[in-house]
Amino acid sequence: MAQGWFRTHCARFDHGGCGLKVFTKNGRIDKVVPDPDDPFSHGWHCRKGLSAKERLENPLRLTQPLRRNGPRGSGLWEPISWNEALDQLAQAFSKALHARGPESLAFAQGAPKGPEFFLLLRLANLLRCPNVAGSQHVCHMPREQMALVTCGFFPVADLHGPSRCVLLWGSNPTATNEEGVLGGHLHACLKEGARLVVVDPLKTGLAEKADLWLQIRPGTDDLLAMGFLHVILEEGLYDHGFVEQWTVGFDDLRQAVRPYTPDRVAAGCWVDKEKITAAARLYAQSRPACLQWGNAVEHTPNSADTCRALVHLMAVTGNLEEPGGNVRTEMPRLMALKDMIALDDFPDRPKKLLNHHHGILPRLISVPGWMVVESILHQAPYPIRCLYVQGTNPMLSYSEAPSVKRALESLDFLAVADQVMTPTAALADLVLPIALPMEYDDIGHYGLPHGFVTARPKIVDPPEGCRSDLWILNEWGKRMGLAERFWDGPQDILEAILAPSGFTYREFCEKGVLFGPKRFRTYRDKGFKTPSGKVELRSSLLEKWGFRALPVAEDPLALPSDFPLLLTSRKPKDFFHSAYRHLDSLRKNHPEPRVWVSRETATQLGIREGQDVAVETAHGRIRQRAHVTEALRHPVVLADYGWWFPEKTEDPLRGWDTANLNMITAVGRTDPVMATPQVRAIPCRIVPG
Ligand SMILES: Nc1nc2c(c(=O)[nH]1)N[C@H]1C(S)=C(S)[C@@H](COP(=O)(O)OP(=O)(O)OC[C@H]3O[C@@H](n4cnc5c(=O)[nH]c(N)nc54)[C@H](O)[C@@H]3O)O[C@H]1N2
Ligand SMILES: Nc1nc2c(c(=O)[nH]1)N[C@H]1C(S)=C(S)[C@@H](COP(=O)(O)OP(=O)(O)OC[C@H]3O[C@@H](n4cnc5c(=O)[nH]c(N)nc54)[C@H](O)[C@@H]3O)O[C@H]1N2
Ligand SMILES: [Mo]
Repeated sequence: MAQGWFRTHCARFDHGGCGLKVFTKNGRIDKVVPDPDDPFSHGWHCRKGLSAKERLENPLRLTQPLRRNGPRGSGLWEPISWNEALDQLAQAFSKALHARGPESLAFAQGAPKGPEFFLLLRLANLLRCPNVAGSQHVCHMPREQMALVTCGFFPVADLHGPSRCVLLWGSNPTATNEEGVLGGHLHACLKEGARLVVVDPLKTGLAEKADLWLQIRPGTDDLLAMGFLHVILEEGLYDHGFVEQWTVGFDDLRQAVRPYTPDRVAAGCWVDKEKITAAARLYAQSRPACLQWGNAVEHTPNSADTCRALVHLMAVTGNLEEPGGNVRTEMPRLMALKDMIALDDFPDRPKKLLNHHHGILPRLISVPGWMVVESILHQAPYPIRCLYVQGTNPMLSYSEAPSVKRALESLDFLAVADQVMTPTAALADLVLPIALPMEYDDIGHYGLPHGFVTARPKIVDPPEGCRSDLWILNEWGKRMGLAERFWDGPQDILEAILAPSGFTYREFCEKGVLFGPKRFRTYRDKGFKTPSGKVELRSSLLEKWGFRALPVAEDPLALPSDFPLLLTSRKPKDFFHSAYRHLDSLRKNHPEPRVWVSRETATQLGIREGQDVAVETAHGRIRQRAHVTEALRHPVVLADYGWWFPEKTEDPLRGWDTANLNMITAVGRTDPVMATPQVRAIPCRIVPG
């Protein structure tokens, strides 16, 4: 490969996708620097994005397919060829398919990295298998789906417009670079003079900068959102013209929010009522204002109504589709997602989904991971016996990790495609070593509602034994007797995706980013894409499907005396969920799992900075290192999520259960619409020593 500089984009080390410049020497990466000329990120970047060389050349990387050669989870493997690996994969799935039907198969992926998630869905749909497990029920779908039923589009904070106020709700974009919204965009917007309101139990860097910081009790976002609506509607601060012309159900909403008085909300959320009122007024009276919401609002069993109340806030303040408000993004012209996933080949899919069996929203494209775990364990409504895992580490990321382990152990066949031997891969029958971004041609952000796609060209060769997900799925599809529905090679997939844009893959790489058209206030011509053509504050769709037509918030329960602290978490700044703890340049900033406790909690319990402690909930116990902080208030504690220890190679499961936050979460009660378990706001205690 030639020596020189190449331009590419980061491949979702978080959600960002920042522009990078890569220098290669002798066919290897020499250095990676941010690209100041990138039209999307303008030089914004993070440490993770710059660690590519270390990731590609890491000694812990898997470089050949491995077949289990001992009891499950024993760490005994036999290297095999790709031909043997694909044969085993195709045979195991075909055997179950013919013996027990497509419902006995399942696939799993976490946060999508590129088109591979949609190719996985394609394979499943062509096999008429409804089980593609995902994390969407705790990641984006509550926000996306509740927005779709309410206003017909996913409203993205427009930090590029003339925003006068940003309401940052359970979101920390300087660390997580949420979906098309980079921390850099937020900084620029604040520099232009926008006011900032932050709703977060933790004093983040952004909370420190905020005009108003509402240090909310974790898990009470539904109550606070209803409180904001109460203030805005009772004080007449809503956009009267918009509400009258473009909404239905306003009077019902007014009734629904009336009981959520500032006194009641203040008591439940642990925020002063004056602050609640001031924040609601500031948001409603600054025009335009945008609401940037984060993952925290969709981590309780009331996730749907929490998200819906936040969409109502954007709507009644007249900020939907306004420049500088919350806008509708449009993708550039590319292959329609429904064609990529071959949706029309599986018309009875909605009825076959476990989602249907559990009576949740009939529109989700993936199955909440815990439902697949339950089906494996209880063989109901049908037994799942074969699982293919791509780009997810359920042993760390699914709630109730002990159940996940039991389920994976009981399968007839488990195959895992990953870059290192994760605790999930360690339980597999077959482990497939993947090629990483920069080692194959790829398209970033395809299929996601961000309004753009990024070029991620191949820059260096992968290790000889590694293959991209696109290659694996395409070859596997052909071996499942579906040759006419797959492509000659991965390059043809990319060209097919890009064909409607008129660009070839090479031309796309020259451009770097393709943006969709930016349009505002389109509803004035076409109405909103809801049954009534208006914003449905009272949702006819949810009502039709048997759910509540209006949002309801719950008052939090008192903390039990045996678990007097309240546990929450956030995404790790230096890692992506459970991944990348094997990269020294990242690990050195964050060498071990930490649980943050307030000074008051520490004093009460006699905890010192840096002391190892146990964090216990009703579901179990883990150990992390205590960090005493002024950034939290008693009795809130914030534990690290996603921890296992890739360096513990003497343990086949790599210390998967000692510090893993999901050892102490449980599925239990879930949101009736979205199937979200209680991920944050869990009663806990801390035991020193
Ligand atoms: N560095 C990094 N970036 C990532 C990821 C990663 O793993 N690492 N993951 C990506 C993915 S898949 C996602 S979904 C996004 C998520 O990114 P974000 O939406 O930013 O979500 P989190 O970091 O989980 O939490 C955001 C904030 O919520 C606060 N918080 C905790 N509990 C509560 C609560 O009950 N209420 C409120 N209002 N706030 C609360 C936390 O203190 C934190 O500051 O990040 C993406 N980007
Ligand atoms: N307690 C708790 N649980 C949570 C959350 C939380 O905040 N708290 N957050 C939830 C959220 S928002 C999400 S999105 C999920 C995420 O859940 P997961 O997606 O399961 O999380 P990751 O740890 O990122 O797992 C991804 C795996 O894919 C591998 N990988 C990376 N790139 C590729 C690739 O290109 N191909 C393949 N085949 N593998 C690749 C990585 O090495 C890693 O092992 O977790 C959810 N679980
Ligand atoms: Mo996520």
